[in-house]
Amino acid sequence: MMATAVAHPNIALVKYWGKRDTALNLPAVPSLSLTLDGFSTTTTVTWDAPRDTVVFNGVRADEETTRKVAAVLDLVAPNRPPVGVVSDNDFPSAAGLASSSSGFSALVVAAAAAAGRSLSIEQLSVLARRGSGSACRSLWGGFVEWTLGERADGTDSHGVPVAPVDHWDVVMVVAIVSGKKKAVGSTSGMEASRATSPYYDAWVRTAPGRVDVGRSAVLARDLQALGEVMEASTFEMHALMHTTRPPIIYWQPATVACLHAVRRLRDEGIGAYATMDAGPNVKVLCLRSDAAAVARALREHVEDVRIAKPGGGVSVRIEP
Ligand code: 2P0
Repeated sequence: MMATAVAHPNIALVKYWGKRDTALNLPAVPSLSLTLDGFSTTTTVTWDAPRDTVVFNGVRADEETTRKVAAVLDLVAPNRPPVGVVSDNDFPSAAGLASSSSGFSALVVAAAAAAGRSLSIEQLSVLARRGSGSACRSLWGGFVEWTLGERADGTDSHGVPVAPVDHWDVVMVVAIVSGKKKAVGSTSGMEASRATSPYYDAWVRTAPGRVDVGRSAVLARDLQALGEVMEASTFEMHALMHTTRPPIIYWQPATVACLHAVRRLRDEGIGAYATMDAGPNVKVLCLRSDAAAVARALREHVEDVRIAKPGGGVSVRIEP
């Protein structure tokens, strides 16, 4: 059978950086995210193909990606037949735009449907997490929390919806500083931070409190409270990256220019707050009514600026 799933990336408002179990991909910290409309991954899975193949944006995937995809497919159905995967992103991959979050959530949903397996959304979220941690949050639209979980097998560490896609008229204005592949991947970067940053323990200790503040701010639709905790989480995570040995520096000159532009917007009375992930791009959280002014300010520093509204969860259809 064949099935196609469409998923959106999510951007963390309170960040995940660090694992307590690398084999099961269990996080050391809880996190909170917003799923974004306007960017998407479309993945078609053919169950029972002549052999395992993964085609990513029209090109045969490299060995590492193929191995990761096969490992997740093995979890969907341990005695599976060969499977064909065709996946396309309509935005730059591997540039800190959370392409792995939409990628692995689309993959598990399409694969389960093509295999004829009916799994709960939480089970699908756990499988997506095994592919890439942040993917477990993209099963749902709107605001989503990824809980730490307590079980050793990780079956209770998955996404939990906090507020639906139409909860709040906020947007993320995304300034694309660079669409190039990042020099240090998230998986190895966060492992290096755990092993070498003197700030890692403090990061892990304080993260649950930031998620509590973020969740309350989302539910109360309090932009200032959410923006402040999002910026705190962002800059603490980048401090962790910068104090890793060797330092992990994702920032480019235009990144810093955008960060200053956001501060100036706030000085002018516009509620705009910046976040960044494992890449040089800057994403700015603001009300939809301020999106055009924010985009204008960012366009002074980068050419490509996009406005993304909250997006929905994964959708899937069985192909005839
Ligand atoms: C996040 N990031 O919370 C954080 C913020 C990047 C910075 O989740 O190793 O691709 O596959 O679990 O999920 C990116 O890391 O890492 C990420 P793995 P993932 O969105």
